[in-house]
Amino acid sequence: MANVENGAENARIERDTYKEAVDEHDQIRLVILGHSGIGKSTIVSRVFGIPEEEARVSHDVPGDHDINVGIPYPSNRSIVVHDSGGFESGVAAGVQKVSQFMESRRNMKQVKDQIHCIWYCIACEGDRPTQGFAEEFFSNIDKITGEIPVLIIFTKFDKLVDQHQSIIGRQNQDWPYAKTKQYAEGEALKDFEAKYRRQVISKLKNAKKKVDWEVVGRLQSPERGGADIGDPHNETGTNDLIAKTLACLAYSLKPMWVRTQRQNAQLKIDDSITAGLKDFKAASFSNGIPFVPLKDLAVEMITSNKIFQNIHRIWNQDEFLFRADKDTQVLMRDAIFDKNIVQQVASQIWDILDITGPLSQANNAVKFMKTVAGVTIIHERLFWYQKAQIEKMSTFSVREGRGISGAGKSKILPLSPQQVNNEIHKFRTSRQRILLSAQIEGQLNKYGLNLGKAYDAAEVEKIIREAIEVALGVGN
Ligand SMILES: Nc1nc2c(ncn2[C@@H]2O[C@H](COP(=O)(O)OP(=O)(O)OP(=O)(O)O)[C@@H](O)[C@H]2O)c(=O)[nH]1
Ligand SMILES: [Mg+2]
Repeated sequence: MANVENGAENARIERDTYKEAVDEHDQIRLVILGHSGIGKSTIVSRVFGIPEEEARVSHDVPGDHDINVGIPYPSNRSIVVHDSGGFESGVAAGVQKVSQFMESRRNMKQVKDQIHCIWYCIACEGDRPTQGFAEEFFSNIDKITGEIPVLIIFTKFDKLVDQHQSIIGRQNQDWPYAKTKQYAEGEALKDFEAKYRRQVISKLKNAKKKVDWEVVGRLQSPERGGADIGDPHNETGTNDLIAKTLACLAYSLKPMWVRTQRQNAQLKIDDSITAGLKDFKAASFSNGIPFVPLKDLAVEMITSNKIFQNIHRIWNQDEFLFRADKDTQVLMRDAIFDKNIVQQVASQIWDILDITGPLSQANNAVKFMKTVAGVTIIHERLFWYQKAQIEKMSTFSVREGRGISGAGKSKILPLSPQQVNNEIHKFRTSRQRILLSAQIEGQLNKYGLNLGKAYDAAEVEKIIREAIEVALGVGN
């Protein structure tokens, strides 16, 4: 038990130190291998919140599908993808090219230039998924990839489900849809294990490295039209894919990964709390009594843009449209505390005058916790808004039958400054904000004048976490 706790404590300490490393190499460099049309760009679009046309735009770029050329995406600058495309030019040449590429990147000095992870995509289609390049790759995986983590993604699982669904449906015409669907999913999974996964496992039998896998399907199937579009219940595996990638990445890259992905909000919430607590600890440890340090430091810490900027970075919203600038921060702060300018100024003056008294300690602690929780929730709202916008952009161009250069769709912005303001305003007048405040104040009141406990980092973390949970529980 003690060991487990020690482990957790060590992990926490390491986590704190690796936070520092984030700024140094603020990009994830990912290699995606797999045949043409297998769904690589679709996954990129989904996981990194890049409109589909932008994710596929590499088709028009010279060097497209040249593994040596990293593809940057203007709408998410924290990811660089090396997309192999198929290996139509021949297996041996393909393997050599990939091996040389891995080798050259391995020798690069800076972490940001090295390959951080490899996704190998195989479609749940056809009878021989591991022929050709795949066979060579998996049989020599240790040699080709070295220490770089590899994750296998089985794409288009939905197609397998569809196949079984139509067979089962024909055989059992009196079955209700849900029953047919459930049965089909079970059959598809069996099929997948027997046909696709087993083949890969057999090729990997001599591999020393551990390779994890994930099944994804119907990430977005806009060509189907209708109800499937943007329905999160119809997508399989993307959240797990993100979690599994997070698990296999080097420790120093994990926060960067949480930041880069735009699919899993919970990971970002967790890291926002961690980032906030880091500021809390910095203030606590640099002074004997937390929140009663040099008055300037206390005021600066709580009102400073550090919390705003650190949390903003984790959510990785469209950088061009939403900067964590002073105006946005003031707007957020006013929303969180539901104060107008006059009240803001008045309370700041009050803080400065009364900074050393016990009342201001509580006041400052509450402010700190509300800031972390409030900024996190505002970002969570913007996150879902932006995600829906990007999905709309993606399906729009396909539904309208427009190609990559089609006009019209680029008029939708994922997150306009106006929309940022709107969402902040909506938060200000929401039940979420009221509950968040009430929860934090209520927790702190429990301690009465014995404030010591409320300045304990673990206690503060708990209060913030619970407040966020309560607020998210009521929805918008
Ligand atoms: N049914 C289904 N279709 C998918 C899935 N993923 C992608 N597709 C479709 O498959 C087609 C090809 O997808 P892309 O993401 O462009 O494939 P790619 O691997 O990037 O292809 P290249 O860029 O040519 O190498 C598109 O029409 C996608 O909509 C999936 O999980 N299920
Ligand atoms: Mg592609």
